[in-house]
Parts: sequence; structure tokens; C-alpha cells
Amino acid sequence: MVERLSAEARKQALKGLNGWTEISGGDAIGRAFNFKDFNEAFGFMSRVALVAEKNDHHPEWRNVYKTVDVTLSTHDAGGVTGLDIELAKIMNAIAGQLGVA
Ligand code: H2B
Repeated sequence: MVERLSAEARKQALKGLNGWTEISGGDAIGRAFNFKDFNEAFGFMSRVALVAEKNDHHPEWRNVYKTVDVTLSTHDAGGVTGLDIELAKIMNAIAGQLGVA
């Protein structure tokens, strides 16, 4: 079982993660991605979905036109774990490939 990060470890990890903040009182992290158009937003989600399925760790997200609002938490652990930090890094890298810092 993967362990929840301490508040301190969570804050440290977020420092290196552009755009991500604590939400739900620290039980999750979130970021809003804003793409050029729907095609890029959906392309982002498709790429992330493949990684999420491979790693068996999945995002909560909402797509409206060119925006994707993401919430990450580890449901099995009831909070934020290293798996969420890893997925957030991957999402930032994929968004970066699509021209979104
Ligand atoms: N995704 C997320 N975000 N949190 C989880 O706890 C989780 C998951 N658990 N994907 C996985 C699937 C679990 O249900 C399977 C059985 O490993």
C-alpha cells in the first residue's frame, strides 16, 4: 500500500510542479490546463489516459472545450501520494510537448 505524503513532503513536491496547488484541504492536488483548442485538449487527455492505464493510477478531470481541470489523489490512500506527484509530472511533460507550460 502506497503511503500518503506528509504535509511537508507535499509542499516540497509542489514547488517543482508548475501550476499545481493543494486542494480539498490538502487531500488532493489540482491544476487547470488551457490548450489552444479542443483538439489539443483532447489529445492531451488521450496521451495521459494511456499512461494512467499503464500505471494503474487515474485522474479525476473535467474537459470544457479547450480546458482540462484535473484533480489528483490516491483514493486507496485517502490523500496525495507519490503516485499523484508522478502523474502530475507526466501531465506537465505531455502538456509541455503540446506547447503549454
Ligand atoms: N487511481 C487513483 N487516482 N487512486 C487510486 O487509489 C487508484 C487509481 N486505485 N486507479 C487503483 C486504480 C485501484 O483501484 C486498482 C485496483 O489498483
